[in-house]
Amino acid sequence: MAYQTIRHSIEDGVASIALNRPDKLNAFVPEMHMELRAALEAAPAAGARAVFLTGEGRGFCAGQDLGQRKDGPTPDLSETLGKFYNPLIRTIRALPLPVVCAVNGVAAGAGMSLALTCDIVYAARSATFLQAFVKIGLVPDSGSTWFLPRLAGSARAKGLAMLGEKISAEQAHEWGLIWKVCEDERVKDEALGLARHLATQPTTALAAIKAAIDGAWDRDLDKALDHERDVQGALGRTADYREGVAAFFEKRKPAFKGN
Ligand code: LHQ
Repeated sequence: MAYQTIRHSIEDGVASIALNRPDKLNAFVPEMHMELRAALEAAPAAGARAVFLTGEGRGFCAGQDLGQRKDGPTPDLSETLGKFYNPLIRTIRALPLPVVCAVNGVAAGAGMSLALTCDIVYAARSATFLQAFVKIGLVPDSGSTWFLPRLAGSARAKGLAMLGEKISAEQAHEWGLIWKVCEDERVKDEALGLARHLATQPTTALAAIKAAIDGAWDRDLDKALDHERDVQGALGRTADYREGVAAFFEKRKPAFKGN
């Protein structure tokens, strides 16, 4: 499929996707939503075992393209969220593959929410994050009201959301919003390298880890223990588990097939 607003390829088991509206800091328009979602949904069947997501140009994603909003009748924002943003966030969370994100520049509004949705987030040292919503009279959306207090705590969540100020990649890292800060010129290579590594790992287990940790917010300890028991039972019957144990005793690297 030829995409207009993203760059997309599959290589070494990794679906690489770059948001590609650099002159608008990769702000979202409906077409970019549809293309991004299509590429994500197609990834498992296309043979990908990990996803790498980044942005072209100097920004990662500036959220909703406000140019599409300034003229004409007042748009129904609920409809926009219901039709485009919420399905995107749900698609990433439901994807049975690890999604590695390289935040190469500014991540604003729903662009920051998009980054927070990913499983492992790298950021360039010069990248910034902001909850721009309040600056235009809106509430954080695309999951940010859910992610921020869980990742950073209520005080920081409210500060970020109510002030809409930029924070640095270092600050985002210190607050537990992201996994790692890299030098600007290295961030994409490092994140892609990690995605390539993950693509060689036990994919079924990675999907189970993702689902278990994402779902942990909604479980008490008893339920988490039961969940682990059930999932571990299923993973214990996989070829990758057998391979992992065999490789351990044969003192060699496991050759996981992803099943
Ligand atoms: C943009 C944008 C942009 C269009 C930069 N749109 N052109 C969901 C449901 C429905 C509706 C509402 O929203 C949502 C979710 C949301 O995401 S709401 C939040 C929307 N995003 C924002 O409010 C962020 C707006 N952008 C900014 O505050 C700044 O551009 C940031 C802080 C991201 C970057 O600042 P600078 O590095 O100084 O860059 P810049 O402002 O000069 O932007 C560069 C170009 O990109 C510029 O175009 P130009 O033609 O002048 O070079 C901007 O107009 C354009 N751009 N963000 N969201």
